[in-house]
Amino acid sequence: MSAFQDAMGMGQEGESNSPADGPRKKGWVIYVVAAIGVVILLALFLRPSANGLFLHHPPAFKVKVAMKDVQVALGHFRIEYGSFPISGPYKGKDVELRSEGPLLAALIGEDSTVNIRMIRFLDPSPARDGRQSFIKEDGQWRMVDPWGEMYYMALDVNMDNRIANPEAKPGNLSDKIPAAVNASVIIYSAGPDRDPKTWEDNVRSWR
Ligand SMILES: [Ca+2]
Ligand SMILES: [Ca+2]
Repeated sequence: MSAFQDAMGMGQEGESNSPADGPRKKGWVIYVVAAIGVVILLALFLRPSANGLFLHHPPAFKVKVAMKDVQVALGHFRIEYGSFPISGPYKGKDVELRSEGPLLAALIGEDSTVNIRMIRFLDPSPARDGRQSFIKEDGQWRMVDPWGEMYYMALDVNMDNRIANPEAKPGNLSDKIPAAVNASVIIYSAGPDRDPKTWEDNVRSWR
């Protein structure tokens, strides 16, 4: 019997579980272990779940998604009730506010003052990156960006589908920075520097 036959378990025809089966079984075990390893590596790299994909997106992407969620929630609220979830006299002017307080409670469905049917338009579960973007302290909700700051918002309360562009100043108007944004809701984050006046790193919902 040659060494090759020996290694392949040949030459022991008719006998099972002979000592020569060892190398052949060992070969199969190595093959199976290698195949499992490849599957695990592929699973780690591809991350098919939405959660896995979301983890690898930069903070600005997460901010865009969070702002879109609020815009959609406010849109649904306005369809349901015919107005935004704010109370008080507006005198026909658009309203600027932060992502906190009664507006959030109304969107989350915990304040029946303006959301009389207590519908949940916004889900305050922990953010998909594992960090809490909704915080409840002393009974008041706050929604914060990845840098811990609340968002800035403006609502088209006077219903002309135009909101003054918070980035616009005398002398800096251009195609990219119009005097007004055509939208019913605009939201922005102050960005990593946490300063709303520095627009280089601010994240806007409108562009
Ligand atoms: Ca307006
Ligand atoms: Ca900034």
